[in-house]
Amino acid sequence: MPDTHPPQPHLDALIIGAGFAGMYQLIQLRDRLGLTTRLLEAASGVGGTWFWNRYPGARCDSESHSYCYGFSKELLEEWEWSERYPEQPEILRYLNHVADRFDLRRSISFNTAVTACAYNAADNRWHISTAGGQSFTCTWLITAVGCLSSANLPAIPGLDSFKGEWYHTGQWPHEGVDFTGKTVAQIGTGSTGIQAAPVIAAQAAHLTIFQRTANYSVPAHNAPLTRDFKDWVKHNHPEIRAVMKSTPNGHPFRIAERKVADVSPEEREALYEEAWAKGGLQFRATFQDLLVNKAANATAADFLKRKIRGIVKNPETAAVLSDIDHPYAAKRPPIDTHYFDTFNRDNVALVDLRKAPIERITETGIKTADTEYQADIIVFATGFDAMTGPLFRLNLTGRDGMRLQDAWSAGPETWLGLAVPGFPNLFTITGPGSPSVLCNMPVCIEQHVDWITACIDHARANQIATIETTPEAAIAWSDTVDAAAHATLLPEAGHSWYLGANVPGKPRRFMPYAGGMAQYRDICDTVVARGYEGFVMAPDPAHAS
Ligand code: N01
Repeated sequence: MPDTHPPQPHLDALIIGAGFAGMYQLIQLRDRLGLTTRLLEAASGVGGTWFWNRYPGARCDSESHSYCYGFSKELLEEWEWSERYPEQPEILRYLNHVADRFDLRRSISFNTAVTACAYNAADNRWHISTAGGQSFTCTWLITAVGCLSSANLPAIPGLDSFKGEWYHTGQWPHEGVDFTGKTVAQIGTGSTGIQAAPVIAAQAAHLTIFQRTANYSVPAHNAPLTRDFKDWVKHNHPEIRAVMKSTPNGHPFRIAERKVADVSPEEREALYEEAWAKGGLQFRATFQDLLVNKAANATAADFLKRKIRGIVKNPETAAVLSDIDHPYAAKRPPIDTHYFDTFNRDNVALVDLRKAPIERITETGIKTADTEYQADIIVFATGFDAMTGPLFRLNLTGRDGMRLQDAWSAGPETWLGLAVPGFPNLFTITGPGSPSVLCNMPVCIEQHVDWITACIDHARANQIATIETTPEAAIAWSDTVDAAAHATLLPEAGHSWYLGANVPGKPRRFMPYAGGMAQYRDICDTVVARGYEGFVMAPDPAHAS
């Protein structure tokens, strides 16, 4: 077929993905550095995660006043969130507002899925192809594809034969799903499943929740924000952001300095009660050593398991829900709105897949080792091929035709989660090896975008044509990432997606950097201060003396 697309002029920079990361990167490269920049987005609108994840109950677990950009004082002051935890539609409205306010749409090609990105050393350019047959070339390629954007649909036999409807939470239909009068099966009890179940249960005739691994959850205590709180936020942005910048996970609260052993058992219980009453991810901040000391962690785990048993009336159901096999917060800790109460409803049942695993999906439902469950609708809340999955979908090839999949066959190797050896002039926003998913995302994104922007600015000011990290730097950083994870209890959850364990065949490597955002920021700044340590910068031959 002849190519009907006119050739695109060469771009200084091309960005993939119009979520939080891509939009800010566009502002920085196009408006601050003045580069010719285009952003390609597979969806029909901006939003990234918040464009796709429209499942019932979808809401952010970061508090709204911290889940937003901080780069623009005006934007911070003019936007007002309505609830403690923003719901998906409100976050999407916010991101659309940003797109309009900064006139981003004219530089974004929507409905444009990238199918391949190949670096060509002969012209030192990236060559990008799209599903629609367009091609682009650029000098700088920046991926802003998110960490949790590649849906993990488990290969359960029989799905093709299922006569009902089925949906993955990460690819939810825009028109919504009507559960009224339906019998629903939900597979998965991670953060997403825990958000979705209470909302589905309230509408459906019956909901069966299939649990493979029991999970902790702390109440979110979501509520509309008061006028006083909104005014306090409006007048205290610098202070709030200073806290977010200084804490390991970029949230607007500090982790307590006390350790579990510093207080009596009675005091400890009272502190946990107080944290439970406050709700949210802040529960983790009750003691400094919860994520590093097994005995300390066990006290929180015990408290939370007792809470489950206190809420759930059926003792057998309570036992299955509280039979949790990993330390608290070793997997991403969910927060919820009436999740455990949902099991007290007459129309909700729990299936323990540890006792009887799913064998297959039938025409009319789900068959486990001992029972067949009927379902009109199956909801897969089964998570994502995290961190590497979204990058692999781009079919990136670096020097000498090296595929990223091959370069990372034993697990991702990056320098700081930002750059990959053999892939010159490529930057991966919140890539594997960066704090990303262990932190409040907008904080990590802004730090990465600012760093990348400064790096490209430096290259242009110094007539540098290629920036490329070295295998040695990447190997050393993998060791650092590994050591940072093993200094915590995070690797103790052997089935966690942080380790790639949720996707069959995926190499097991702890992917995010667990040393904390504040420390990571210092490392990145030091790399710059040392003249971009870990990178090789080659001059533009046109300017070589
Ligand atoms: O995915 P998950 P998620 N048979 O991988 C189960 C972020 N997030 O979408 O634990 C049966 O955590 C699986 O079981 P197991 C947040 O970072 C953010 O819930 O592997 N079950 C698990 O129960 C979060 O961590 C917000 O044994 C199967 C579930 O499916 C990340 O997204 C809100 C199965 C998957 O849990 C991912 O959360 C929501 C199978 N074959 C999510 N395969 C915000 O606040 C999988 N499971 C922004």
